[in-house]
Amino acid sequence: MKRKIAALLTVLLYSVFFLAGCSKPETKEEDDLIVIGMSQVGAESDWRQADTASMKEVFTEANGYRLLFEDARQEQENQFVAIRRFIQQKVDYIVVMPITEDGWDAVLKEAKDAGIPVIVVDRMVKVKDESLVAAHVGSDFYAEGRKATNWMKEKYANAEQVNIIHIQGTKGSTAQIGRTTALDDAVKANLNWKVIARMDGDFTEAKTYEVMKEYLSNRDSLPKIDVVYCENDNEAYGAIKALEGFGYTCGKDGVSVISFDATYNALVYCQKGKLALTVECNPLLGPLVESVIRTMQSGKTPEKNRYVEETAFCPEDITEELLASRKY
Ligand code: GZL
Repeated sequence: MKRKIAALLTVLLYSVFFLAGCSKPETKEEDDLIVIGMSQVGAESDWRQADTASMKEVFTEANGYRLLFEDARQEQENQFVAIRRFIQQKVDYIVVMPITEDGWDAVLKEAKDAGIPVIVVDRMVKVKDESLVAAHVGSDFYAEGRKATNWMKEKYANAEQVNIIHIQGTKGSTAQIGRTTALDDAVKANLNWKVIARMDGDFTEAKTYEVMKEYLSNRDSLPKIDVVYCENDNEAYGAIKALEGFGYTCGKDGVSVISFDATYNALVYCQKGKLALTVECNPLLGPLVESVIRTMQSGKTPEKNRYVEETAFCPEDITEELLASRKY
């Protein structure tokens, strides 16, 4: 009788556990995944979407990662909330594409105190304690700006006066600061260059179209426009739409619209002659970020700053082969 009761109890206990859905303990493999907490700026531009795609292509479970991806929708406060959540989740690494440079000391100190390395990607953060950032991967935005102003210097070598409209990117972002400083330095060095208007395009087509339309509405009282210096491609699309709406011609014999990023659509605008120059800013940063993480996983110290190689394109550079070869 006792044996029967024991057998019955065993069956009962097993059923209880089975019905309670007690899953098997996590498989070893899940425990082996490197957990990445990633805070992305938003989805404001073609460049940003290519950057996000590059990260999601690299940080997959097949490659040994669990990616916790958060889109900050262009709000720094959302990045702080996401980073604090990553800390609570005890991720292995925090990867942040900071919207602007200031305000990061406190939240990055919390990550450091939790023993979680922070990798800054694309734009930079300005912090008092350099050790809060394990590594930075991105672009040299001042050098990008110099490529544009060097092109302007050549194009307008014999011009008496060069009137420039300057459309800035998200104020306080490293990309805006670097590209703006390069233009300001070139204007100081070329006394016949004049910035006739400076507007905030926030790296978007819509905002740029709005501010340019407003400015151009007084067309009859405006000075000649030689150059529109847009701090990314999407701003250039908005500027060109506004200029053409007011009867301006963009291109070799008209207004020189310049942009940064050199995403696919910008190369097509260039090929059509509407964009005079687009300076490349490489968004495919996923592989570089992964190499930093692999370096740290092996116990080594990564390079503090890694910049990607970049070039620039004019209409005569654009071939069908080039367009076919572009990954973004
Ligand atoms: C540059 C990046 C900028 C791009 C814009 O690395 O931070 O932000 O130039 C994007 O297109 O919005």
